[in-house]
Amino acid sequence: MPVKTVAEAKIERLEILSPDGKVDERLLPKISKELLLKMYRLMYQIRAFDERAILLQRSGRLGTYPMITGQEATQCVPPLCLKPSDWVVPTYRGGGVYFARGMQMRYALLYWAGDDRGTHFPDGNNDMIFSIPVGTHLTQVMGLAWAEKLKKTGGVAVGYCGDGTSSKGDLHEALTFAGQFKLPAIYIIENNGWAISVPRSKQSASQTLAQKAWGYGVEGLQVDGNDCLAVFKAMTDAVERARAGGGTTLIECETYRMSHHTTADDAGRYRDAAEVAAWAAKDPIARLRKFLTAKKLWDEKKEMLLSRETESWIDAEVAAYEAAPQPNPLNMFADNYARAPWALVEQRAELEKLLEAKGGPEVLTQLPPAEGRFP
Ligand SMILES: Cc1ncc(C[n+]2csc(CCOP(=O)(O)OP(=O)(O)O)c2C)c(N)n1
Ligand SMILES: [Mg+2]
Repeated sequence: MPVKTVAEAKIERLEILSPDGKVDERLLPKISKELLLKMYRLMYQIRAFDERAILLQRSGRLGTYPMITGQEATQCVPPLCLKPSDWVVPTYRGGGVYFARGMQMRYALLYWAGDDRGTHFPDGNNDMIFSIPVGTHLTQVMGLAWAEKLKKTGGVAVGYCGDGTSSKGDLHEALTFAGQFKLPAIYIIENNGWAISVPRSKQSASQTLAQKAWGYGVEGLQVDGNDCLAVFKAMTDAVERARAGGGTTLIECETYRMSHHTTADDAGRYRDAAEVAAWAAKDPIARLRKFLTAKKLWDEKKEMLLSRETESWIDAEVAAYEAAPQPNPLNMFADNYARAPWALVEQRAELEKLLEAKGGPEVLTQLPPAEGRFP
């Protein structure tokens, strides 16, 4: 029987900055020295924050925390290619995305202490808090992009998900719409090798995760996610395409989760130390430092200053977090619905009574006022 090829797919991978700090000059994107240094500082600060957050959790001063270490480039570079008015929705591991968007670290700490005041973004930003349920935000990102398109703002919506989450129906639904309506959306798959204890090899029979784009008429490519220059190039191209009406891009960033899934996990029980060591040699921060040092943009003195500055800045953020007044528990009901369903109205009334009964009416007056809409 005669057969003919009716479609063909090709998946490209972008690598610019190698682990030894050398660049492929042909692919080097136009990028200012200032931006390169900003990237380095941010990645350095994100890692230092991560280390401190783990210590705080281990000493009972923070709740369960998902580690970022190893994924600094995929987290801090894309936000630097956006305007504050663009939409960004990271995953629960996306604290680094928020810092690159200008969020103060004290709020991230509040969030991981279970305090909803942690969802505080700089004025003028269009950020949304990540959802702990995996993937549920992906269709919302599609909706945000659709709204921007209908309003003709030129705005872009960016959503992150993990390699494990890319197996969920949410990505299929989001990409189906985004492809069909040519939406200004960018989906970043942070392929960090693991979905808790499930390795990428067991996650999907697909050769790459980038090729999933192809089934939906969406641009797709894979990048070395520990290479900040490759992430920058892929992202700036995707933003330009989206703003020009060229539609959606799916970027698979191949990176590695260097630590446990969260502070509640022990990765030593399911993966080899040799695998972790191999990825340590591809560290995103070390390779940018090598590049900057070779370009005479960085040296040991600058590194020492940055280390000191970062330590005292994190100290101040932790102090601000720990000095935050007790939140009003009634606020957990605020800002979720334009019109609250009856069950929540009843539960809020019940909690109010409980608080009163516990310590008398002064308990309520000692707390800060309940804020936010609760009709
Ligand atoms: C809807 C839903 N199902 C299951 C979970 C439990 N869960 C939390 S993280 C996770 C794995 C996610 O892996 P991946 O998408 O690779 O992201 P990573 O944690 O590696 O960044 C799962 C299954 C959840 N949070 N939400
Ligand atoms: Mg993962």
